[in-house]
Amino acid sequence: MANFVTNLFRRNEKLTVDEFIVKKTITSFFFLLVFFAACIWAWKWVRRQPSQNGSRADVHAPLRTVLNTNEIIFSKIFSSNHLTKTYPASAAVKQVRPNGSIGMRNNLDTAAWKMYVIRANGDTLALDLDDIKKLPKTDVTFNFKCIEGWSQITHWAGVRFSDFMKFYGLNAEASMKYLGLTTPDKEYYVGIDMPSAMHPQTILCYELNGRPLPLREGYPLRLIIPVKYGIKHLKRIGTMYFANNRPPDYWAERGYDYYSGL
Ligand SMILES: Nc1nc2c(c(=O)[nH]1)N[C@H]1C(S)=C(S)[C@@H](COP(=O)(O)O)O[C@H]1N2
Ligand SMILES: [Mo]
Repeated sequence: MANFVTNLFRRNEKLTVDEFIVKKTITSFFFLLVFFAACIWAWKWVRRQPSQNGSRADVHAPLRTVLNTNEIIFSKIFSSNHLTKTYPASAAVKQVRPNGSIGMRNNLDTAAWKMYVIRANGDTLALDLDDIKKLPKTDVTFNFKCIEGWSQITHWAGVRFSDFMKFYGLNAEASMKYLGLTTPDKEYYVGIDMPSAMHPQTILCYELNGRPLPLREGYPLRLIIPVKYGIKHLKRIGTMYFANNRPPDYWAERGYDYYSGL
């Protein structure tokens, strides 16, 4: 056998068709093995790299670099003219599946609730639900997607985030790069690039299926941002702030994509 193989690769005179096929097959398998070995080596190399922020929960730095590069590409082609596909309100599911309750496990004093908006100059606006509801109301029915792999068509209503920014004169804030949101207890927090926040379908939402948001869906006010995966739709907004550097983001710190765009 070994002799036969060495012969195949040493002999210079013409090989028979069968011999030629055997020789080709052996060569192909050899390169396949080299390829597999290279893949395993690359995988082990990636696994050895620390994460960018040193956190054990975060992904390895080379993977984060790929995610960030994707973000640069996708934010370049992102346009506020491009709208997420919408559906008639009648297409929305009646039984909405709530998911994720981080930052919502403490009791909420609904009467005392306020949304604190920290302005660029450090001043803070304290707004109640009526301050939000007096702005023009808009609604959106879209396919809500969670990174866990499920989705559901849901119908939400509230105030367009860009209308809110204009109404409260938050122009300097809107020209900053990021919006940061946290729950009142600061347990859940997200950072959102400003173009996505200012997208016409992004709303500060206080209604689900024409009724006040249920507690588990983020009463009294949550973010609905159809251009992003579910992780960014923070429920029970407590504080809003603005920054030119990425605000901390709960799931990004645990290895998920910061941008999480759709
Ligand atoms: N405060 C808070 N908001 C949250 C979460 C959470 O755990 N806490 N989970 C997020 C995730 S992963 C998803 S998929 C959506 C689910 O929204 P729903 O409960 O209205 O279906 O909420 C998002 N907002
Ligand atoms: Mo999710």
